[in-house]
Amino acid sequence: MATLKEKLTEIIPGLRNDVKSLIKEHGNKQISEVSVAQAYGGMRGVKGLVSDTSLVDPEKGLIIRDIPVSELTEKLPEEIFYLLSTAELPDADTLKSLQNDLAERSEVPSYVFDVLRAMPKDSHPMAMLDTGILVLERESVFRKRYDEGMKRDEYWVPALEDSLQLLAKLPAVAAGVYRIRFDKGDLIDSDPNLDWGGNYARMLGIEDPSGEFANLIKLYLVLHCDHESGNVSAHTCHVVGSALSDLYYAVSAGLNGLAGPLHGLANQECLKFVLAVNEKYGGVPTTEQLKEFTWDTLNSGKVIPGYGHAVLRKTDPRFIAFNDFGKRVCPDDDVFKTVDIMYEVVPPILIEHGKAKNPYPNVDAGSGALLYHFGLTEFQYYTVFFGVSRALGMCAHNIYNRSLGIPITRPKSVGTKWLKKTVGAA
Ligand code: HAX
Repeated sequence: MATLKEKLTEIIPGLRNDVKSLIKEHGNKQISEVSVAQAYGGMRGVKGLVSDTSLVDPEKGLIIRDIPVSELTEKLPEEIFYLLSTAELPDADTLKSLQNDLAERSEVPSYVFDVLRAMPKDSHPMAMLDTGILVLERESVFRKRYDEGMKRDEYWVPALEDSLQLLAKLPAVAAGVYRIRFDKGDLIDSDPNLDWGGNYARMLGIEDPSGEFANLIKLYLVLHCDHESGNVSAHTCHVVGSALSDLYYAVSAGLNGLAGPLHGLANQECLKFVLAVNEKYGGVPTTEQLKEFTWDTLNSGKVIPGYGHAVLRKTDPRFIAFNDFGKRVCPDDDVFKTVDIMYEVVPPILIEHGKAKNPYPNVDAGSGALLYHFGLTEFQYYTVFFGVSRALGMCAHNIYNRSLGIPITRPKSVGTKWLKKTVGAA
């Protein structure tokens, strides 16, 4: 058995040599070109980032360290963090040691909750989560060590410590956001006998006699953990971290990006859409009614939340994992059934509509319906689950970047005049 730190100590020298010789021997070779449309169009398809933790295949979806996410749905989120960080799944002893590492660091300083309680009552839960992470910045070991003058090849060590500290505390901070923002009463203590995701579920305070709510939260935390490095939240976290702003700054910044409706907020938007359908038709709609609602939405210039993707071109396997969970646990729930009918009705309409490059559901299309089923009806909170999970990938990327000494991000900008001149436009 090796701790995560021991494992990283073993693998980082090889990784450094590998990347160093790749750059030395092949550093000048081209891997991508950029068109004018890409420069204006969010850099879609430009290969200019490295992600060894995970990749997104347009057809197969998320692949974590060469393993498709559909093969990882029975794992615990902390196992996934180990996999993201080291390219291996932990054995039972190693998992226990990681869980101990997290448990030892899990106490949240009371000032975090004081700040959350002081926020206006109508603050968005994502603003509260990101603020909670930002105030924790005073705990950063990276910043302290940097101020003391640590050497560059040691950066990954406090980056790992900050990651463990932040991940350990995040479930309690996020559960605190829920209980404070929605007046759920006192905060609930963690239980040292529970795993990371199980504790998060417990601290929310949702009744869970069957244990299926905790199972859902663990699945949720696994499925949202990472999505290579070009999505808004991961990329923002990467850019901020590249300035050697510590992990707390970087993760908080990344999660601010996750809070956008075209990114992580889509899960709240999806549930809103489904509830609006149910309200309009007095329950589960017929296929014809859902067609009408979908066309009305598109014709009013809005997107169908939970459908489409910048990279994926098939149904997201993470949607399928949630859908399978729903079929097993709540097949007769009206909200779940509506999500299921949408999967049949929406793709052909988006194809006919002719705009979206991917007419199929993404991860956000069905997750909210399942949370709703368990009585977690405050859908403004849903992106917080996504954020807690995505922090796993952000932390793994941060350790990786600091271990390789990745420099500050600074792509070159060009102006419209330069572009016109360069391409010979009038
Ligand atoms: N409904 C209606 N129109 C859609 C659409 C949808 N679900 N998805 C894409 N389109 C439209 C786009 O708005 C765009 O229209 P314009 O040309 O008029 O601007 C056109 O189709 C081409 O877009 P695209 O290239 O297929 O998609 P993008 O890469 O630009 O955007 C998005 C990808 C995910 C933002 C987009 O599909 C969308 O807005 N989906 C709905 C919101 C959503 O589900 N977001 C969550 C995505 C998953 C995620 O990141 N979660 O965090």
